[in-house]
Amino acid sequence: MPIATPAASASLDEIELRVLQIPLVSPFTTSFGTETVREVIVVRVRTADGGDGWGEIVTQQAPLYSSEYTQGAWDVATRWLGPALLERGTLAPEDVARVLEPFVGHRMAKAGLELAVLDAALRSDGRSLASYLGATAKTIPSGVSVGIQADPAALVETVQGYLAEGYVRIKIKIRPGRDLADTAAVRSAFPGIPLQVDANSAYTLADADTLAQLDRFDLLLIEQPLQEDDIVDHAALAQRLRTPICLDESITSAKAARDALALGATTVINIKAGRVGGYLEAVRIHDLCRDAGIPVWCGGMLETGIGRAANAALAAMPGFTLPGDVSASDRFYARDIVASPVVLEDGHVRVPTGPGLGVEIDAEALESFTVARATLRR
Ligand code: OSB
Ligand code: MG
Repeated sequence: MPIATPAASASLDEIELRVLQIPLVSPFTTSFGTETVREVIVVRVRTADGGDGWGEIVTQQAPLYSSEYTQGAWDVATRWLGPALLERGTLAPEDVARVLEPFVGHRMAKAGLELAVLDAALRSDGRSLASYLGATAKTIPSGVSVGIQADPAALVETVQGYLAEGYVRIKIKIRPGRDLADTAAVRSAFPGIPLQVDANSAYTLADADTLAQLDRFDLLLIEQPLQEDDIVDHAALAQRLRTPICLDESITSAKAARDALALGATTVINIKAGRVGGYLEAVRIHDLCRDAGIPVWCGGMLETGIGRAANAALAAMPGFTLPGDVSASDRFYARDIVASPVVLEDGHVRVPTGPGLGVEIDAEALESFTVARATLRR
């Protein structure tokens, strides 16, 4: 269902960008590397009526998950995308993607800017992002993404901790050499839990025999086993596995989602607003999957309280039938940059109801994590 009632226009006076470095509560290891600090870009738009809007550019420090990374996003946002929006002056959130469309790629940077405009417009309308998106759930079931640990025993202990906190679905990261034994250990320790694995593009079709052995662990899905552009290979792999394939990295737009589904490369989709260029494109993917009977879930990029609130609103839409990676803020951060960070309540996260993102920025925390800033003016 497309957005029922468009948002008001925002008149942009200023765009402030900051690079933040926020320590993680524990290192997060995937097939592409280990992070101990979340480097992220926070966007604030200031409007003529005095209202602010906040967004988050979810790039990471290095281009390992995708081609985007902090300094690249900073450059394109300050040099091209921000000035193009300011030149337009007054625009509705629904116009942002079209204004930025001439600039190829850089979807995370575009998504962060669009989110800030959305937040400003909805705050001035007094509407929540959830109601704007047509979200129906008041709370959403919360899954957690667990990084690669020292060994399978350590992984079981870490998973045990998250289950004790109440998380309703576990996702473990895998890579070649850290796949079958890790998954077997978690599955045998917790026979009944909803469990899935994420390879972050670490395999090739030559690994199909190994990946097929994951079938015995009764997984919900295997996320992005092959490279971002391996659509045909994913379709071939799908023929070899009983476990459903769920694409993450490969789904860069609604068009990419449609193509991957048509080719049989994926039967479940992880929707991340940053990866696809914004929350409005994310809604288009939700809508096409809902029409096609394809389950979707909301992925994460270690968002701060800003993006985490937006993800909770997105994940409250009716097509999100699988638990997402929308975990509590304290899964990653001892201190967040919003006043009331997302918490876990009985395995669920509450969908914000206040205007816009429904979060207030903790100015002191924001300041303490800021390592660079720039202000763009009309
Ligand atoms: O592949 O889903 C992923 C984090 C950074 C980059 C890619 C991924 C992830 C996660 C963590 O799995 C999701 C989260 O809890 O934010
Ligand atoms: Mg993933």
